[in-house]
Amino acid sequence: MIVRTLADCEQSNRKIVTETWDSTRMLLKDDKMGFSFHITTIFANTETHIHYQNHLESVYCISGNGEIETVADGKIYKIEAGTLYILDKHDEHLLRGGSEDMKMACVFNPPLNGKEVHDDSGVYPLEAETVV
Ligand code: 9YT
Repeated sequence: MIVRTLADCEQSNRKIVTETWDSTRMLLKDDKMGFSFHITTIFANTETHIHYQNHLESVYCISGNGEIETVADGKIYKIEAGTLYILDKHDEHLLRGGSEDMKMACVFNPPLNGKEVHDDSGVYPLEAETVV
């Protein structure tokens, strides 16, 4: 069995920080579970363009508020504590932080290696650097 705490992971190279979000990747490809698990903060009043063409992702909002817009149809969905969104069609989207930071629990299939950040098209590559 593997046991990790968020506090420990946040103090390690598992924590990735960008301009609009940070993410602590607590479980990664190396753990050989077939998915990865992350605790992500989406910063208030930001917008991030995301298009996971190589991954399926599901995201549960633990706290805070914001919204998600699907690019294909312009639909906007409110996000608040208790909301789960499931990108089952590799949906291209705009993720917006609201008046407060959003704390999210995220799972990815296939699992991330650890160092992924979005490219200009909002994509994560399949082969990124591994966290050691
Ligand atoms: C919700 C979302 O996709 N945020 C971007 C970061 C991502 N959760 C990650 O890499 O952990």
